[in-house]
Amino acid sequence: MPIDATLPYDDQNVFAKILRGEIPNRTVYEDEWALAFHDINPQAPLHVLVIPKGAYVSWDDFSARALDEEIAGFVRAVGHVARAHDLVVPGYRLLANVGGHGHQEVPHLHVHLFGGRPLGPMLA
Ligand code: IU
Repeated sequence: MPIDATLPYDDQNVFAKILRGEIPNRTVYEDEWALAFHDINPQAPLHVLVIPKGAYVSWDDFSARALDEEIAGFVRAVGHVARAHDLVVPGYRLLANVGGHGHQEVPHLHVHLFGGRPLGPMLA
């Protein structure tokens, strides 16, 4: 079920548990600001989720409350994952679902990174 992205951060959400090490994940990258791991239900040959380490529900929550250094660190982590998987030349797709209409299911900001095949036109 999609979430209400205006609700306060729920520290029992699955990505919070992953960040605390309470649930295993297949990490592809981690630094001070971000964690990147394989999606459990991949929609492309490479489907990685990149999440900030801070407690943010959505992209707009993050952009409103995060420090500039957190935002920079998160964006750099996304770029690092793309480069580390040699996706820059073939290309890739980034997607962030927000709230009900965006069909966001996990209430911790995440960017989906898809790659490894031609992804076709964006479907709204
Ligand atoms: P969404 O943007 O919130 O709709 O996507 C949530 C994603 O989190 C979705 O692709 C799930 O397969 C993925 N996911 C996961 O990787 N590990 C989990 O334990 C759970 C969801 I729950």
